Amino acid sequence: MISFASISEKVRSGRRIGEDEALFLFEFRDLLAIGELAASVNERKNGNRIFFNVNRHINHTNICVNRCKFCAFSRAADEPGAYTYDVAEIRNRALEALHQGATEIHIVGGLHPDLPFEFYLEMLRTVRSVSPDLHVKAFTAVEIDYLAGIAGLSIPETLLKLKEAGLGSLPGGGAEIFNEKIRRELCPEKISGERWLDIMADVHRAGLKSNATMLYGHLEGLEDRIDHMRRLRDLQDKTGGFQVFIPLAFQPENTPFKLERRAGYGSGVDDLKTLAIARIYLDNFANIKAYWVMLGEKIAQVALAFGVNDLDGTVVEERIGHDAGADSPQAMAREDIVNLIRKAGRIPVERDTLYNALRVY
Ligand code: V47
Ligand code: SF4
Repeated sequence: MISFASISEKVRSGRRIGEDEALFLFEFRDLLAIGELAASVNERKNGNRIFFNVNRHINHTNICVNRCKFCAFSRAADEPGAYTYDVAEIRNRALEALHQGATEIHIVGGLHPDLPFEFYLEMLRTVRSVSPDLHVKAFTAVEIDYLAGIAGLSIPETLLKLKEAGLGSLPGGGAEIFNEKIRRELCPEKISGERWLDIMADVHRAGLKSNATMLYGHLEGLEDRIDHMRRLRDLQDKTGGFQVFIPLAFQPENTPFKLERRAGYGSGVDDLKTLAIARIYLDNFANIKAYWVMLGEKIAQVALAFGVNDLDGTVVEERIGHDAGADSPQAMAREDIVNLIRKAGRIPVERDTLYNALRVY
């Protein structure tokens, strides 16, 4: 018989929980008990320190051939609001970021029908030429698959070329939800969950670290969230290449799902439970990130008591969540993040992209 006490005993003695136990936690009503258990796991791993970084997002284009239904960011090439930055605009943004103390440039964008592979290599070289100290975290597994197609290369060959041009690591986007049926409804044109995982295995084999996300709060059931985390945990057992897990709270504005919100979904309780259960279930992930852009600053701050040890970064120019109605600010200053962590009674630690501590505040 599964009970909270049996799960708690297992987790506190450092043992792994199963999918049925994760589901039990999702259905268990005592949010604070789940949070306390997740916090105890986090404290064992990371103590009282909370990571953040100083970074800047660059979304080089919103023109995308995939047109996922949940995505309010993408446009067709001839639609109003469609844009593509040239390399000079990317350079300016990287320069600005450098002057603001950034250590990371996070680049993701739409699957553009016409840009050549050389554009992506040039973009990487350009950012690196601004400063070799800027780490470029770029391209989801979905983009890697698309770029390999454009270049006519295998995934390992594509990764090698991108790495030579300055790619430092990969963000975790494009994972969405792995369940095939839901995925077909959400984003029929996107690569499958299996393909996403296979590409990430290649990424890790190429010696690159990556992140992993899960888009939740749309059409999926709780079982689908657990299935998603199970597949990530299995791959992590094999490669150890994931640095952090980031649940992304779905923002429904300007999407067809706006009116279909399920009871309880999109609530603060759901966000905190999802983060806490991720911390408990994903015992082979060192870091769990509360992405304040999608959660809002207040839930992200409270999440620090629910097993979270990473708040992402300063971001500066966010489009994907804000085009879909996120009501968080566009950017947070370093001092604001430091304050937010301090006011939660924790120790702010600025990190680099690869989770090396740079400065303790
Ligand atoms: O893959 C798209 C998601 C992702 C919506 O790795 C949406 O450090 C919510 O992956 N509501 C891109 N989410 C962003 C991403 C990310 C962000 C911050 C840090 C990192 C990291 C990765 O955004 C997409 C998709 O899953 N997304 N539309 C939406 N309406
Ligand atoms: Fe394109 Fe990514 Fe938006 Fe899907 S989520 S439409 S792949 S930009």
